[in-house]
Amino acid sequence: GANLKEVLAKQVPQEREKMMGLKCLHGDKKLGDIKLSNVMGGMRGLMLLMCDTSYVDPNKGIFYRGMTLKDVVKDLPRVQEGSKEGTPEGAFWLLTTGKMPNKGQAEGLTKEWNKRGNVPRYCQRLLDSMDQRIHPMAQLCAASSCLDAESKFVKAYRKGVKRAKYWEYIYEDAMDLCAMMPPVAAIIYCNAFKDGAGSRELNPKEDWSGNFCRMCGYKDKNFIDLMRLYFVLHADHESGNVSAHATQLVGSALSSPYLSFSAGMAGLAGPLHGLANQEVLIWLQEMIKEIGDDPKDDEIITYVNETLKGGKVVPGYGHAVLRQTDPRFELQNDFAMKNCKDDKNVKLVTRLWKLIPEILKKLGKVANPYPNVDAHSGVLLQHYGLKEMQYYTVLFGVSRVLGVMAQTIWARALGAPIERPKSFTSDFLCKFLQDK
Ligand code: NMX
Ligand code: MLT
Repeated sequence: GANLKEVLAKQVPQEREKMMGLKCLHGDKKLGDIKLSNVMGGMRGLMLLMCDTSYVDPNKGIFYRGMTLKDVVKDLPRVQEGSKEGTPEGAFWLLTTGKMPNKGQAEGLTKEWNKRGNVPRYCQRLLDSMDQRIHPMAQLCAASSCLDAESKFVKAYRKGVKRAKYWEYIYEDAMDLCAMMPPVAAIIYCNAFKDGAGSRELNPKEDWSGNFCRMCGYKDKNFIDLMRLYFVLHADHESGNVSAHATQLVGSALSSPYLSFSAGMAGLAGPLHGLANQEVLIWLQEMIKEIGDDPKDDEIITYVNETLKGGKVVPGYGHAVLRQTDPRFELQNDFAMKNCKDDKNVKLVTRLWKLIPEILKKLGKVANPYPNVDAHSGVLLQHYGLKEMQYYTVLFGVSRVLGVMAQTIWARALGAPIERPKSFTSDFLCKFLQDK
């Protein structure tokens, strides 16, 4: 069958035509009004970006190319012998082409990434030189930005390649970056927590997730399945979230995919975004230290209220777009119910799901009092022995590379221009609005 690039090469002209038609026919039409509160409120609620890889419905959650995540998880081809979960490679195929891959297509991508995934020596040396004080996310940013030296797009651009062909080189970089992500992340893990032990070689017989787990020293088949699921679930969340938007913004300046991804990871490293999965675990452990691992409801409620009184957010709860429990939380919970329902931390997370929304609702200001993706992932990782929570956001990043690279390929294929919103001084706005 055709490989991914050939499939995309057929789609690109059609999509370009569609975009041209949209612009010609409707370019002058309004999509809405902008209020000052939108501008001062993090641009929430404005229809400002176009993204075809995925869409977040406030109540139903994320759709990958029109499919609910539940269906994606159900329908993705199972590639490795005995695996119960579909591969993230399959999810990448879906996000880029819009079609669910067959087994051969998903397997083909695994093979291709195994060929492309060798991490250059200079990048390994950079990671090996990292001081223990450097957070794993800062290491991930450093590694992905140094890999810019590999960029085929940068070389082609220097030679004056035509704009219509940009995407072909961006595609090559995106594929190489996706392929290198598991070994890069495994090196960060082993350096930080295993004194640098562990293999750095990809095994062509294993898939993306299997190689990653083995390189980090994990062999349990259920854990590899958990990571397959995890990498599928965290891959994409439309293009306005901080990591995706940062990647797109930087990519719009025609910086290489390596540099744009590094910018995205810098955003993912914030506690209101991806670092929340680390924060949830720290918060849970502090709670357990204070009130034990089988607390009464009242004790939990008091503990949550103390967090709020301290001026802190409850990590893992709330969302900028979602207004219901995140389906990514529910799918992780389904996995937990099948594989480790008696785990004490898992039980606690399920109880918090019932208690915390009622507390947050009482504040009267929280737009979404329900759990998001980060409220669950940590306890599952703890269950399988991956206890180093400073590392959890790197796992989110390994997954997010898939969505943001699918978006980047299409942004360049469709010639998305450099992003440059206009800003105004507050004095100008005061005067402008007074005169209205
Ligand atoms: N705990 C306490 N207060 C909250 C929470 C929460 N979990 N969520 C929102 N609020 C507060 C928020 O701080 C704001 O207060 P104030 O007006 O005093 O500044 C108020 O409620 C209104 O905020 P929202 O409009 O509900 O939320 P917003 O869209 O601004 O922010 C988050 C969304 C996700 C940043 C916010 O809900 C939050 O900080 N949650 C905790 C951190 C977290 O779990 N982040 C992970 C998100 C998913 N991800 O992986 O990226
Ligand atoms: C994400 O997955 O990016 C988060 O849920 C944050 C968001 O969508 O804003």
